Amino acid sequence: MKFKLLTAFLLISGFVMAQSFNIIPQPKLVNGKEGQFSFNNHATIGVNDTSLTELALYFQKEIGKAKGLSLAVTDNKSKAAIDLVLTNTAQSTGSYNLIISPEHITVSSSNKEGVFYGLISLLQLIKLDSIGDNGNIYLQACEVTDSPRYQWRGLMLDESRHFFGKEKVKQLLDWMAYYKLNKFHWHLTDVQGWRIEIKKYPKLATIGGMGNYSDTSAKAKYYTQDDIREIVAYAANRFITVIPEIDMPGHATAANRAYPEFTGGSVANYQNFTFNPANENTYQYLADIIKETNALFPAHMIHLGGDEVAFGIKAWSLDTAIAHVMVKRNFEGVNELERYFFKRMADTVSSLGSKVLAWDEATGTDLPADKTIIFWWRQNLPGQLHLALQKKYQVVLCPRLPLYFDFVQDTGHVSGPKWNGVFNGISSVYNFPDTQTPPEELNNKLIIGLQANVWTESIESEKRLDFMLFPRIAGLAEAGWTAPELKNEQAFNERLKASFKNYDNAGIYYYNPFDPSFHPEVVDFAPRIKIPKVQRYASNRISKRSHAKGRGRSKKQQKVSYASVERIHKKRK
Ligand code: TNX
Repeated sequence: MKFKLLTAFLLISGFVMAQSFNIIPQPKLVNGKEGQFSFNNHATIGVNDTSLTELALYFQKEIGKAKGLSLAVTDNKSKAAIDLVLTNTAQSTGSYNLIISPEHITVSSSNKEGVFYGLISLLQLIKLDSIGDNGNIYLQACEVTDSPRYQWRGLMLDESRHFFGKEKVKQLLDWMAYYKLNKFHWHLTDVQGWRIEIKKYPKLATIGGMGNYSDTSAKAKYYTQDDIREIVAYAANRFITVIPEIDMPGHATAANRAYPEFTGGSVANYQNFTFNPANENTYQYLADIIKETNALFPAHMIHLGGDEVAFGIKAWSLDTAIAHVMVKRNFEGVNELERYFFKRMADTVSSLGSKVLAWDEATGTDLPADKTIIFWWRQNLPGQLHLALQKKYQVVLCPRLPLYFDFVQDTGHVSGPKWNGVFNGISSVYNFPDTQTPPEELNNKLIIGLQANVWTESIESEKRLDFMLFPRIAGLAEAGWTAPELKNEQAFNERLKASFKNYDNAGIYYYNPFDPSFHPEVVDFAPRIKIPKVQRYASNRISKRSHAKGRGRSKKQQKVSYASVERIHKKRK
């Protein structure tokens, strides 16, 4: 008996000592208190408002998965061990209080997001505890007061280059929720594949969906509209907003494969890279696509891309019809036409009551500041960020360095891009944006948050996707949530190391920066030796084949040179 008591005592005290309030991202305030709260299968979860029942059920399920407990959800508040409380005192979105006392746990906030995040913090504490001999879980008493630094804590997944599918996306959304990330930017269209069903233009999915970065003849893979609704609802349950990206006028190769009548033409290495700005029907076609897309995403935000049009825009100068439009509208150069195109499509999005999101190229287009969010990605062009802020756009920071998760994350890794030898280790992710953004910009309220982008040219397998995401996603979470004065990399690393257990339990193949050989790099393709950018972004065997079959521009059309625009201009004068 004595022995048993002693073991129980040692178990509990050992547990208390090991307890370090391991929550990622680090909350604003965590105060340790005397005593522990213990609970087992008989504990119940109560809600003070029926709108919280769904959250209680989510928590119940997660505890079940993590610890095999099946806690009952009850509306009999007074008897519940864990109370979820919606309060009347206004708090900012996502803020919460979590109180663990020896008698009781309370998670409260004035908004549902806040209660959800309080539950996530509690779940993290529970996950790292082991169950005692008596089947009890012990939590050290504490008080947590928390609120996020940024309202936009995003992750982008490119499913055009490689398609991962519903189950993987759901798993990703689970982890996003676990790290309090709240915006899922879904890159659904690009050169290699169109991944969203559009009822009015079915070939976008069935033909445009064929192929991927590593196999241009792979069978069509895409999300049906039902799939999309399912994912959007799944994300909403986790307080994650889903934003689709329909990239235009560039990166349109897959769409042009399906409907070649809307292609903006080809130049060497950039087959059918853009939509055709001279064809009035193109605008209607894209407006139809936008309309169907908009109806699927309740967030009313559409990312229109707008990046790297320069790669394919040269083809516009080779087309007489395009040249005529330029003259008619008195455009000096193709860039003006690009801006015209983008503005027109942005207006279409606005007319549907939705916000336009775009890569930083769009900073040069005069889009209305209150209806536009700019994604600053070109870290080598800080002027773009500066200009965007000057023009009063809200900005999401997602610079290639350090927030592109397709980039290599350690010196020893061989697959994935670097920028002049610089790679994106978790430390640089963690320390962003504080160490590399000028203070006047850092403190600008127009910066609404951060986002990491997972481009997938070099990522085909789920295993490699995990390897590229974990644990950088944890660094991203803390960079997006935790107040700068509370960030402490060493303390973060300790919490991170301890939390690897959760990755192990979930079967995640993560990179361990503290022990690089723990999980060797997963390489889906043989490392590419200096492949020119043009080939990486735009080459596509399918489009080349269809081009050869005569579906592309004719030789004669291609001969119309840059000079044609000037010639027509001159004639007019
Ligand atoms: C640039 S970011 C791109 C993507 C590529 C990525 C590779 C952006 C707006 N365009 O198309 O996949 O680099 O790192």
